[in-house]
Amino acid sequence: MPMSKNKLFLLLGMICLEQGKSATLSLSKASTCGQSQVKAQPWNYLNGFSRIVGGSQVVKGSYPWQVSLKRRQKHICGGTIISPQWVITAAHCVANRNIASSLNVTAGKHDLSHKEPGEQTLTIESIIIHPQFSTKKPMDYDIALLKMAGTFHFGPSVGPMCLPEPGEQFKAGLICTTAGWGRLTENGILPQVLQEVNLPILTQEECVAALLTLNKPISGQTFLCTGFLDGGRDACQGDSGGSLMCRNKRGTWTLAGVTSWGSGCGRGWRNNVQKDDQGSPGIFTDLSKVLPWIRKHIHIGKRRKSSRAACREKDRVVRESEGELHFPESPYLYYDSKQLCVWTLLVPEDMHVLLSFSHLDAESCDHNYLSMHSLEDRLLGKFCGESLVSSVLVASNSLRLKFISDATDYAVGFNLTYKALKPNYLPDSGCSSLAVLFEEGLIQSLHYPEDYNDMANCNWVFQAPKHYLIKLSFQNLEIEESGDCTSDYVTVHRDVERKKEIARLCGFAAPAPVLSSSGVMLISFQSDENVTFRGFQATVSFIPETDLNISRSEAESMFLETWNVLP
Ligand code: 4AZ
Repeated sequence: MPMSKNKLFLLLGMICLEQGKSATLSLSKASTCGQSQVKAQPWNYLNGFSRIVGGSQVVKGSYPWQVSLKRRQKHICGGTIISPQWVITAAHCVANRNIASSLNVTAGKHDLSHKEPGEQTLTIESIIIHPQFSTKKPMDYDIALLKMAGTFHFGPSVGPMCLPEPGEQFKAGLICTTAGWGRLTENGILPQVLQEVNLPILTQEECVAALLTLNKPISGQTFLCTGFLDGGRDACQGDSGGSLMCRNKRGTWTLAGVTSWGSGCGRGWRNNVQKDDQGSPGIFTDLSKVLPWIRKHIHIGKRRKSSRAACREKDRVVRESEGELHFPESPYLYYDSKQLCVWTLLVPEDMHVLLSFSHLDAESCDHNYLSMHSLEDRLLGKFCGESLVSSVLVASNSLRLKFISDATDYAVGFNLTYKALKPNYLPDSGCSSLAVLFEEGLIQSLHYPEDYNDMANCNWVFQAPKHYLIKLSFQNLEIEESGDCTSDYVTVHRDVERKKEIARLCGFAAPAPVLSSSGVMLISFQSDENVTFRGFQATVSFIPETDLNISRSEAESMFLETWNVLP
């Protein structure tokens, strides 16, 4: 069968990210959050004093949610109050300090040099670090929740910040503010008085491009970048854990990000390639990417059962070229148990579909999930857990989405946007957190034949027509060698849930072809933060079962046992 007539489905993305279960409680939006007694200052280029980096001293009381996280009375990081008992900070501030007892949190502070009227200090009852934070890759999922041993009393100088609503995005170009007691210049002095600086949010493309110009390029799932190509304004050491604050239309301050990282402070990144002292944007953990995880842990008033949402979309056919789908309809509701919602997306013929998740929270892959199907009802991917799948590119003009919840769990649901796109993807498009559906079967690691980057995460899913097997043939494979292929590697699974691995490959010899007899093949390429090589290039083809002269069950046992042999 000619390849172009087949539907060769190639999905990339994190599929079925199952997280720990816990009952989800409402985070009702406190009407008093994000309120400051101090009128916001107009954005002023002419501030005489250059602080935070390139900012200025805060008017006392401007940011009542700002706290100082102290170890043995010494300021180490910032943090943000979100409820009387909970503070958000960066995971790297608390990751190596399992003795919560040596830390405390002071709210209502302006000048660290002396005790101030109205300040409140609490010790910490427990620290919850995001489960996907890793000290090996500390700039991703850099967020932690601190449960206070006691409660802050809210008043003019201490109060909570608002969390974004599910689906609320802070657009590139928006000017937001960060504050902290961090260094005033790189390697410079630590101020006593709280500083602030206004920073524009960059586009994801600007952010990714800037981070790829670093000698050790970095990538991640949760970045929100700010700053100026030529530097000058930035957060710096000691500001970590603090907030990137944006004001919504009503003037309420909302937590858009948590101060995390940057290469130096205020350096800019315009000429990085020629420089030793390379700069980067200011990197914040994007709150919208971790909101379901926060919601899961914070109890601000239990929700009533009556406010759970039932599904009204039993089979809605959507014919627009772009739009938004969400369930439940209101961001304040949780979905109810035993729900099945179905949407059929039909974009113009010859167009493909890009889905972008702004949030997804379905408790477990077994019971609550969003699944994606062809119109013939073949499963293309299953999305679950609380992690963000960022985006899925599907090389078809039709698609069915199902949201399923079982009898036991309920959670906040999902929100996604979709857009019809012309199909002109690169074979390595599986390397930018997209899920792709291809009609041609060439795939390769990012930048091939140049070296791949550190911390790469590329995923493709192929689905063959009925009675066809899938064959993966490597033209080339040059991947860091490690005994059991745990540093950099290609894995091949015969299911989208990654339960059945059929090959794990690394080293410097093109391996024998890999065959999947299930009609599904999920190929993943992962690299760690160490050395990189050229990577791989491979073709994927469909083979009629009959051509092989072996039955499906024979092929299955053969490739489960010997995993990658084909004549
Ligand atoms: C830090 O170490 C830190 N330039 C925070 C932000 C930035 C750099 C370092 C951004 O806390």
